[in-house]
Amino acid sequence: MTVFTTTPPSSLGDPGLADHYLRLVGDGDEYGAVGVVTGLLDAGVPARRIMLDLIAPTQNRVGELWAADEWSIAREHGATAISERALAAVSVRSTVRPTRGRITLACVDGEWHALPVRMLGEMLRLDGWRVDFLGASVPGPHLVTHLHQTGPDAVALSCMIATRLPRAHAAITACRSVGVPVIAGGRGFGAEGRWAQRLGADAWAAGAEQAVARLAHRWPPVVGDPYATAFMGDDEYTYVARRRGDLVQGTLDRLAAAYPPMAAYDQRQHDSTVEDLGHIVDFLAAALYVGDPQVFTDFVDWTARVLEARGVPPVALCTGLSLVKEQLRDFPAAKATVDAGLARIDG
Ligand code: B12
Repeated sequence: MTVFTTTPPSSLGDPGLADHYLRLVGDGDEYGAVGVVTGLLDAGVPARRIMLDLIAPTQNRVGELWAADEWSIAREHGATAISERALAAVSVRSTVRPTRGRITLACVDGEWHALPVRMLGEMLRLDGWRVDFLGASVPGPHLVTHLHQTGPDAVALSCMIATRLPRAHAAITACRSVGVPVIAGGRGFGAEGRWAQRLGADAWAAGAEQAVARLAHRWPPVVGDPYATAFMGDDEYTYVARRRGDLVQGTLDRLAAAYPPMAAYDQRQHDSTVEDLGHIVDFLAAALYVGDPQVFTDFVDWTARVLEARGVPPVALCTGLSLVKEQLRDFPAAKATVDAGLARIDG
């Protein structure tokens, strides 16, 4: 039982607030969570601080709890829905008349993490931008149609998962080819946004605060030749991306013999394995696309941790990677990338 059942929190520095708020979102207590954020607003805490210092870190903790298999997917979904509600409650109480330009916010095609970029949108709105928030998974052609209709000063493009980098590249090129500069963000673009730059983005920012600062100064940048970085993805990428289904099925067909515990898998474990193999191929394709094995090795580090938390030993991942590699006979870069991944696994 925390002190907040009797006294509502009035400062972000209140001891126990982070745990209390996490408990509310984890227990599905929507009214409790909204009450906390509106109580903080009433106490004079700025909206941007509530977003960045309470809602965002809570979501990060939700991600850690899911990765550690302490929270189910359902619990994560419920918590995220409440975070969206809390974010909306803060936003609705903080209106700012637009004084700057207009900006379009979108997630890359196939990217479903809408909350991080929504938070960015609210921060930009508070800074005086007129924001068009298009939400999750926006197909490139529709994004361009929107740009023609609205003529924004920038597109803020979010990619939280590196498998979407090829689509991010298509979107960046399309926006720049109609003269609209792109600021990229989200963990999918890698540490320090290294892949954003490679894909031709005009700018990158680590988070909402940095993006607000970047857009307030030195914007718009001069948009250079949009096609200078337009062609990536060689034969190896094309093969892996086009043969995704065959590579997954080919690995699955061999897996039971190579990894005997699989014979006892129930349907749920079998389905998770198919999903994991799909991730292996998708991250491999993305690594080949940007020409950087780190896309794949980062994925292997992460997936090894997630699997371990679910009782799947490293040898299972090694076996899966080796079987994918066996099918890449004539593709040296793809094989080397898988080898780099294998080298990351202990045991
Ligand atoms: C909620 C959630 C989901 C929800 C999203 C719902 C929604 N409405 O957003 C759902 C269930 C859809 C989901 C799905 C998946 N998820 Co998820 N998800 C999360 C979680 C727990 C929280 C995301 C969030 O809201 N973060 C809070 C924000 C505020 O975080 P932030 O990154 O600090 O945000 C800042 C920056 O990213 C930046 N930023 C973001 N976009 C942009 C854009 C621009 C232009 C700029 C400048 C800046 C910027 O600014 C933000 C504000 O400061 C994260 C964990 C985490 N740590 O983020 C995992 C996480 C991102 N998911 C992950 C995974 C693996 C997946 C799935 C593959 C799971 C699966 N097996 O299907 C799918 C992929 C779906 C897809 N194709 O997009 C992994 C990614 C790991 C990796 N290897 O990259 C994470 C890290 C979980 C983990 N701990 O492992 N997920």
